[in-house]
Amino acid sequence: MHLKQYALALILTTLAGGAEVSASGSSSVGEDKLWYSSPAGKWLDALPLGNGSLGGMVFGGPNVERVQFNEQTLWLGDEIEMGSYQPFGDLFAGWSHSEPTDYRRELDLSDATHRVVYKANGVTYRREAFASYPDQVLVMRFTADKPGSYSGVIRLTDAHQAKIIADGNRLMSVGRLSNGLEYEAQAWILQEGGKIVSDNATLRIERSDKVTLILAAGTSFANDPSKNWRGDAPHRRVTSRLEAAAKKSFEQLHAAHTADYRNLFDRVTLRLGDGPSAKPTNERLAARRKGDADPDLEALLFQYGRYLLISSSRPGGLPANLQGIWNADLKPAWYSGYTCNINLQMNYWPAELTGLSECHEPMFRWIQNMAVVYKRTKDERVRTPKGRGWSNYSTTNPMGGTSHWGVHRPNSAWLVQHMWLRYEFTRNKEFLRTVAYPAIKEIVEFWEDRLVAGPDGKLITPDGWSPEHGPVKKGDKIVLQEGDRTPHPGVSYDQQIVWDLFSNYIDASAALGVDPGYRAKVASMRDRLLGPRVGKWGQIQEWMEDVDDPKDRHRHNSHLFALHPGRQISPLTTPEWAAAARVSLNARGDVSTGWSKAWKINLWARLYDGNRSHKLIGELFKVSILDNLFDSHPPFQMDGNWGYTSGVAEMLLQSHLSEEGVPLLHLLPALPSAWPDGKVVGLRARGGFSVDMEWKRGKLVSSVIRSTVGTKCRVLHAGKKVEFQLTPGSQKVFQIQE
Ligand code: FUC
Repeated sequence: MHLKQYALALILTTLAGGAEVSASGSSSVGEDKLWYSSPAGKWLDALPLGNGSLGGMVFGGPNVERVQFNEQTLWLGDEIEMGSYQPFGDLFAGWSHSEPTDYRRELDLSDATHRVVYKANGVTYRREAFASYPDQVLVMRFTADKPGSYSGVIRLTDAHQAKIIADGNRLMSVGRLSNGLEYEAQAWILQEGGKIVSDNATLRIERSDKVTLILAAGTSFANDPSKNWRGDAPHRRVTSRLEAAAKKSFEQLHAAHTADYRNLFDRVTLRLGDGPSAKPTNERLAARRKGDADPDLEALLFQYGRYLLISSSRPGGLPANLQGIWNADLKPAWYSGYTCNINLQMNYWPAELTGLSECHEPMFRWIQNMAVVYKRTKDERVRTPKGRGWSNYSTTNPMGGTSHWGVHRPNSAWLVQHMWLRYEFTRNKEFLRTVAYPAIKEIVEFWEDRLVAGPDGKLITPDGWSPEHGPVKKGDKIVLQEGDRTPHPGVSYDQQIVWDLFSNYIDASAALGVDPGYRAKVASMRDRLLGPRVGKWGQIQEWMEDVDDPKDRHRHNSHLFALHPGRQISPLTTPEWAAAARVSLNARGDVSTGWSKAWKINLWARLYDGNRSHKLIGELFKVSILDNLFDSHPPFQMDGNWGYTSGVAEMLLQSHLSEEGVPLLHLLPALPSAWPDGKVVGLRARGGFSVDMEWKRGKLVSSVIRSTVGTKCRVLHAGKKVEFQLTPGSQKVFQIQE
């Protein structure tokens, strides 16, 4: 890959630590709103609210508001059996007024608030809703510009037919799933003016000026295998949350919610076009599907991914599942679970890159829990005879229960890669020492005990398979077969993930200055691993044998893990393998499932081919982004939203390569011609950096690089490299002159 050269005079100015420029931009940059001129007709038109555990899909119906809600621990199944993620219930508010005009509903990503406005019988009605992390409730307020305008009925329903109880101005649903999990939801209704009457498990509102609904929900789930996943009944917790929130004003609740949310969301802003659009989001999407340019919509989808991660993954909760936290189905696709051969990992690709490291924590806690669960099982499919380390099944629930469909033994190595990423981006030594290092080391031991000698003495994994299509031996031939899981030695997916694991371990032990002897042993094992191989038609081989079919369009890109999210293949460090990866990607093609295309945006970005990444963005919009901007496999799957956000970040900034331990920050490595002008603020880079960049006519014009921990840094742009040392809190400002 010939890196374009042009004269580049970097004028560097170093500002003292105190001159920190605010890393957060203004959220009105591109007016981050999804908006529509009609209410949601179906669930996949509704808009999501979430606080990391309580989620709601808001329909915005003027005469009947429906909020279908979830609480992320409401799972069937247990530590052995998969079960499935369950819907909780619905909150309905039915009003009696005439047909609306001037209707608009919107989700404002700048304050994570859903709003509806419309006119009816000469009155202007407004509605605001949000899900608060600090107060752990979902709040919706109804107001009007004429007193006494609200008369109607508030209803709570339960997806599992639990009895609904009306008690004063409170509606409650209390139930128990077939696996013994207890659950409870309570809706508190506050009205100003008029009156409220309890009426056969509903609440009737008569001529009120304002109505506020506050919803809390919980279960007896404990995110702790030592407690066998069970804690207290939810009643006390749900009641105290609700009553505490009811004592606050709507303004106080909203202010606390907004402050908490903006502390995360405002860390990164992105502008790709010339600003807000006058068209509703669904109309913009229809035009984009036809191929019309809309860089602001592409920036909006980037920020939507960050919004969805903040809304579905917060410290103390469970990781975002296949649908984030939103699910209306009693039998959701793939259980709405954690599939660990791409999907769960993709959910978290944007976490460190886009300043949402806190949202990564539920995944780390889950990995630690899985280590406990899988180390106490006798299942030799996920253990070794020596009993060191563990791996897990391909599809699991929050407790480690599985569909038993298949085991991907490198999965746990891929999962702990995320712990290493948290350290790389934050340089948090305490996290590395207490959480990441022990978790990574025991998986290294798992593979030290499992690797076997392969051809020419190379170390290979003995019994893998390449997600999710074989190969199988038919006679003396090897053929590819969807879903085949016949154990097979030396599969590229296995080899590349183990190489990554060993590399992360080596860097982690060096960063901590521990276990030099074992580090040397692991380095020697890594060097003996069977590495990526270039096959007969110039491709990266998916298996040890050169059996790849050039017409194979499988959705998984498992044999390109080393290009992304791994770091073994790169045009800069291994140009031959990178060229072969390009051949493989071209052969796989651009048409596939939503998450597969999202992965390819990242893969092409790692090959520095921004226009090809942007072509994949077009393919994603064409068939895999729904009117509410959810990703579709099909069916709806949220991993593609997060793979997309990660892909856009990788097109703008990469930092996975380092030289003698110094991170290499590659600015605008894959800028497409479709984004000639733009500005990004606050993207994160390995080494504890945050980076702003502005470009015009496709060329970088300025950049600010801030160091949180004060380290050396190398910056690469357009083939030119500069190195400098920063002190904690200081920054470098680049003005680029051609
Ligand atoms: C893997 C993928 C499927 C789907 C499922 C949730 O099995 O191969 O396409 O995304 O996970």
